[in-house]
Amino acid sequence: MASHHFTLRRLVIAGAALMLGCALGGGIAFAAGSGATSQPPSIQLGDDFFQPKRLTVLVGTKVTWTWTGNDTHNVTVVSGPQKFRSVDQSSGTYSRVMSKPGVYRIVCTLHPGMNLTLTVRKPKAQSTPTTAASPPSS
Ligand SMILES: [Cu+2]
Repeated sequence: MASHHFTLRRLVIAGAALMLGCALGGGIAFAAGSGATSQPPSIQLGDDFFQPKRLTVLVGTKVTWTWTGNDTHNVTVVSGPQKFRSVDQSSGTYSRVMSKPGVYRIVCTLHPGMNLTLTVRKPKAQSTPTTAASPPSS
């Protein structure tokens, strides 16, 4: 009798873990493919372009830039609530916690036209940090 209960419990736990895994996997896939504001805060520096060129994140988000091209690039804020810049580098990453809301115009000073608009916004009062699609704005 005891073993019956034990088996049932294990099944419930296994089922819950499976559901959690599906939910996480689906969430990540959705966020990566959507143009919504819940994108993962990651930006690539290719050869003479930022990818994506526009990104919106919530205040307090840590954004990571990753050098994926072969040339030397940098991340430099030319206008925005806070100025910062990375060193010139051709590989590796640069991370920054975005603590002030606003619009950051970011360039690579080595390549004119290589630019990025990073918007940092405050969370909405009632919103929850899910990957659900936002309602259409009219
Ligand atoms: Cu560059």
